[in-house]
Amino acid sequence: MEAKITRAIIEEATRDWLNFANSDVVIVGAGPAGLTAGAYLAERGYKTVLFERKLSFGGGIGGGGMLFHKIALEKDTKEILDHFNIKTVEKADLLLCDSSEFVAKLASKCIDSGAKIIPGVSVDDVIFRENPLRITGVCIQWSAVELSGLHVDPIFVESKAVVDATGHDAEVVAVASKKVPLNIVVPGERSAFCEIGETKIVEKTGKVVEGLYVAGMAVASVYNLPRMGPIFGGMLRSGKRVAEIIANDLR
Ligand code: 48F
Repeated sequence: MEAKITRAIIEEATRDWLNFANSDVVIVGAGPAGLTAGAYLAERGYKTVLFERKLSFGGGIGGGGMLFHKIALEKDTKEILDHFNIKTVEKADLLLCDSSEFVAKLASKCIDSGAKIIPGVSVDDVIFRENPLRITGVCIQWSAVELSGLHVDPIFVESKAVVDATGHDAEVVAVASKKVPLNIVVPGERSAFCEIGETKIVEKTGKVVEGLYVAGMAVASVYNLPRMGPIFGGMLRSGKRVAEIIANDLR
């Protein structure tokens, strides 16, 4: 029986890995921006895999606002919230919802649409090609190996598009800016300014260089835009927008 369990797990996991070793889209980070992008891309039929460093998904959602289990959204995100079947109440011209429902329903739609979320895997570098310069995939490592400090070489996943949805540190664009001749620096985000932060993040969401895209709070870090705290409409709109841009580019 024990060997049967082992074989079944390894065979099924390997089947998935063999399938997404060549993906249409790799999304790095399963926070609100990554999950939203994953759902909209997989719905369009793109082979989409999300690598998430932690064993849980949702990124900054779970903690709500300073551990109060509610998050706020602007009313103009109602259409996206309805798409994910997320319930809200209206308050002070905002929409409020439970952080647990928000995480669960974003992830559930993403998975049901056909995207694979792989937990416990970190992206530590990109693959690139020159003439023309482009990003063609990512280097991945078990997060446990990363945490242990063991010297273990990563493996690779090729993709037509890589999305940096890693949040405040824009880890993928940051590493690419140092190791690929992109001619960009990642300045980091500014202090909070909710009214303009969300709009600017959505505006700047998109392609950084051929093959590499940025969404969510990583956009603030790449373009030195203000942070917002526990208001998440911009993350949904940014995730949806990056999916639309990639779908257009891959067509
Ligand atoms: O941080 P996170 O939630 O990013 P987001 O989707 O949303 C930001 C909001 O949560 C909030 C906010 C809204 O106003 O300010 O902070 O832009 O999710 C990012 C996810 O990426 C994972 C990380 O564990 C988190 O779950 N992650 C970060 N770096 C890596 C990574 C990496 N190198 N490899 C894999 N996963």
